[in-house]
Amino acid sequence: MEPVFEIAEEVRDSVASGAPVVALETTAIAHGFPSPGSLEVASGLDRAVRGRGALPAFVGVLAGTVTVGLEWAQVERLATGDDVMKVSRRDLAAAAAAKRDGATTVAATMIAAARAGIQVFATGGIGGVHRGVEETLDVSADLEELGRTPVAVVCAGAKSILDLPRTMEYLETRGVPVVGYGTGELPAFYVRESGIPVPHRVEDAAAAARLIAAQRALGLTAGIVLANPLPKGEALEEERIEAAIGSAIRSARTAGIGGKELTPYLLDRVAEATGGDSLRANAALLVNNAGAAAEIAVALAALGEQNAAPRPRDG
Ligand code: PSU
Ligand code: MN
Repeated sequence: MEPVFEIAEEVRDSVASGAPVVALETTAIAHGFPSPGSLEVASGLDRAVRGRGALPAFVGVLAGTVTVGLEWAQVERLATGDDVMKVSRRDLAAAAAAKRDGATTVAATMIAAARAGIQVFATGGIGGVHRGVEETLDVSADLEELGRTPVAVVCAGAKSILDLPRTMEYLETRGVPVVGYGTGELPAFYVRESGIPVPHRVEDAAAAARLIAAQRALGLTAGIVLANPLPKGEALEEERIEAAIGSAIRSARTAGIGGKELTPYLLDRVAEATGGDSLRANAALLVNNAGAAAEIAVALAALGEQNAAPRPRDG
């Protein structure tokens, strides 16, 4: 059998030497943007991470091999391919056994990142509790993963296609610290504020790194949500985006869309309704999160160095 899990050598070496690495997911790229725009977003993420002195590690599934640290041609293959599965925790084994190409969700990316020893991961928005959960029981596997897998996820909060108060309740139950990155409110993806307070906040990368290190040192195995509002100039007008989301949800109900198709369907309808403005905001916040994640990974690596045993002096 082919290997089902692989770590690129550069990623393996960086992790082993304590150098900063940032995991990046591929679902947002493969299913969140039409190509070739998706590739531009991917290269923006790559530059944002490298530009701040960390190594980007895209995660995806290539012909059944779950891979941490995709080569550029492999990122291209997932970004532009037309038979790329959306792979969450429950889909990993099936994608591997059937030798499929797949883009990993937040949940699946966290699993692969943790296995590779990567502690920081950047994405756009996490999945959550969907509106109408009373009828559908649709709760993203991302939330369960955050409850059990020790990776810090830098995101712009969650989209209000979700039920944000219930998403926060779920994260509280699962013991996941939700930490505002320079904010006291949960950002709602396209907008900087949701009116929902977060329980904790940090002001900068060094403080975020100390929180991640403390979670580790306490032996807590849950992930961490670092909620980073999108840049002011990129935010969309709240009423406009809420109207687009409301009509997207109604049209999903009419069309009977559910399960793993729901999130991509809603995102497409919102992009249509905003004439592509939602995609521009989405790209900007992804790159912004990748940059913040890189700074946090660099700060975390510096903490590791402080705590490492003093090196014997030369000579
Ligand atoms: N939210 C977004 N954009 C996305 C996703 C979520 O604003 O692209 C993707 C992420 O990969 C996330 C996944 O992990 O959708 C969640 O899907 P589901 O709700 O089916 O678990
Ligand atoms: Mn779902």
